[in-house]
This record gives sequence, C-alpha cells and structure tokens, in this order.
Amino acid sequence: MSSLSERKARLIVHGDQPYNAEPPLGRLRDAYRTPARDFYVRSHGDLPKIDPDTWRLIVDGAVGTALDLTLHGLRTRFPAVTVTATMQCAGNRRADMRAVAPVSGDPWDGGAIGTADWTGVRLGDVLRGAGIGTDAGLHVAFESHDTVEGHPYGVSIPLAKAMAPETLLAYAMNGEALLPEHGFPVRVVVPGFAGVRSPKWLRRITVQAHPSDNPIQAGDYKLYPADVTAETADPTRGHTIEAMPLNAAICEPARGAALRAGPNAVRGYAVAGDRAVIRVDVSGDGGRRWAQAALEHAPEAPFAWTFWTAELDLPPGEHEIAVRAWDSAGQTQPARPDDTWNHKGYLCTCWHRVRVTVA
Ligand SMILES: Nc1nc2c(c(=O)[nH]1)N[C@H]1C(S)=C(S)[C@@H](COP(=O)(O)O)O[C@H]1N2
Ligand SMILES: [Mo]
Repeated sequence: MSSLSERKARLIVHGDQPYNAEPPLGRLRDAYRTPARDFYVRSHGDLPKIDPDTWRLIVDGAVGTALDLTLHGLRTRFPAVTVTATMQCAGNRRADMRAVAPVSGDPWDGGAIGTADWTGVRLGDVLRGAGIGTDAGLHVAFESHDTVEGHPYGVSIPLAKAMAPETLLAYAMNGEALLPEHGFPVRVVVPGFAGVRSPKWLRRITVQAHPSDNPIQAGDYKLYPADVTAETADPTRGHTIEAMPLNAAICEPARGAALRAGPNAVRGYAVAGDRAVIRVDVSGDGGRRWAQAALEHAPEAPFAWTFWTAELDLPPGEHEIAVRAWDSAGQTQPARPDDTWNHKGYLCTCWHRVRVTVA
C-alpha cells in the first residue's frame, strides 16, 4: 500500500486539514471502477487512526437486542456482499456554481465522484440481527470516530433505505481493505444517496424515532432556493439532501485543451442516483446541435455511473463542448448553473461545458 502522502501527490488537493482532494477529470475516465488511490477524499475533520483489533461497532436504540461487534464478529456473523456503486459528494461540480456568484465550501471540479466494488455486510442484516422494529417512521443514525467542530461526525438515513439490499457496512473497496482516508476499518455505503450519508470510520448505529440531531445532519447538506443566504437560511426548512440528481461531466478533452481539426473523441461519465441513464448528448457548439453518445454501463450495477463516448467533428476555432444526460424518468439537466444556484453550492447539475481551441 502506498503512503497517504504519495496518494495526495496524485490528486488535486483542496485542503490538507481537513484533507479534501479529487482526481483530475481525465484520470477518472481511465477505469470504470476508480482505484482507491484515485478516489476523491472528502473529510470534515482529522483522519482518525483506528486499531482494527480493538475496533467495536455498537448497535443500539429501538432494537430488540443491542449488539457490540468486533471486526471479526461483523465479518463472520453476516454474509459478505459486494455492490458496485458510485459515491458522489453533494458539492461535486461546485466550481461551476461559484462562477455565477460566491458559494461556501471547496471549489470541487467534476472529480468529487468515484465508483467502486464495495464489499461488506448488509446493514439490513445487522439490523435484523439486532431485532429491529418495523415502524416505517424510524431513522438509523450513525456516529463516527472523527470529530467535527467538537462533535463526532454523525448523520442518519430513513429506515427504508437502511434496510434496502444495496446499503452496506463496507470493509473493502475494489477487493482490498479500505484505505485510512476512505473510512478504515468500516464505513457505511448508501448507494444513490449523497456521500455525506455514507459515514466513514463508523463506531455506532442507533435506531431512533427522529433524524440525527448532529449538526452535519440537522444543519449542513440542506438545499435552498437562490434567494436564501447564509444569514437567512433556516435548516428546518431546507431540503435534506439524500438521493442524488441526474448529472454528467466531460472528462476528456480537458478544459482549455488544444485539439486538431477533424474528428475528436469526447468522453465522460453520467450518473442518475437510483435511476438509469438512458441517453447522453454531446454538443460541439455550446448546445445548439447535439450528437448522441455511446453508453457503457456495468451489468447488474443499478447504482453505478454510466461511461459515455462521442465523436465530434470540430472545425478550426474556439469551441464550447457541452454534455447533457437523460434518465429513465425522461428528465434532463438544466442548461445553466444560474437555474439551480444556491449559496452552499450543492447539486450543481447544469450542462458541463469545456472550452477548447481547435487548429
Ligand atoms: N466520518 C466521516 N464520514 C464521512 C465524511 C466525514 O467527514 N467523516 N464525509 C462524508 C462526505 S461529505 C462524503 S462526500 C463522503 C466521501 O467519501 P470518500 O472520502 O471515501 O470519497 O464521505 C462521507 N462520510
Ligand atoms: Mo460530501
């Protein structure tokens, strides 16, 4: 295993403490399953160091029997399952929103996303093992080992998503133990939901009647309309970001690339939460005319991204390449970042545009 500083050197680092970094977009398109060392890192506090031999997972709250599991106990008591799923930060592509007006948070390009084979146990199996109640109004709250502004990191998800077969307590990513920055030894993976709901460095699961009152759940990761400011935002009235919307990005060519006139390949990703990407269109003239892209998707991976490729015949000059995807509900993306701008810079889903020079 490489060292954290070696892995850092491969990425675009937005901050060291807390550590936040993303791969260059071109590299993201190299492999359908993103190698762990190239997978974006989003952390709110310091990376905790955890000894897997003394690690314990507590499961308590509205359960029949509270559990206190070792790593070995978790791995042997419940069947191992692998799910191919995309993880994406709610702030992915925030840089495009920041170009409209100032927003808070790191200026992520389109690289705060990655796809992996996650191996672990079903959260639903663990909850059933604890004799979970069946009240549909329950929430499953998580607490982690890292500290964010004086509190342990904590979020929750509705019970229905916790019991869904795709939701895992993962101990491996692409067949290897989780890297420290991705949540070693165990993290939650909630496919289709914003990354914030997939806690790393898990230590406690509590079944309760209300969403987590941790500031990450109760205050952050809320979506507001454009007229709400940091001063006027009322988190109880913001939308709690869970399922992620349709999005797409151009990975190649890179922004500002110098290309040769003639046919040029354009490649990228598209993602639609728990729906399917059914079509991707690419434009060489900023969205006046579109060409349909070819799609590539892993079979049996409803929660994973779709790779796409198109060929554009580009004449000499300055051009704006744009992409828009369509999902199985027949929806497509807004043209401009202005349409969904919000002061936190979440869920930037407008057409991704890349300016190139062709000679
Ligand atoms: N304990 C803990 N879990 C966390 C976070 C964190 O800061 N602490 N960040 C969340 C956010 S906002 C995202 S987008 C994903 C990122 O996962 P990754 O760093 O493995 O890509 O982890 C989530 N889980
Ligand atoms: Mo995130």
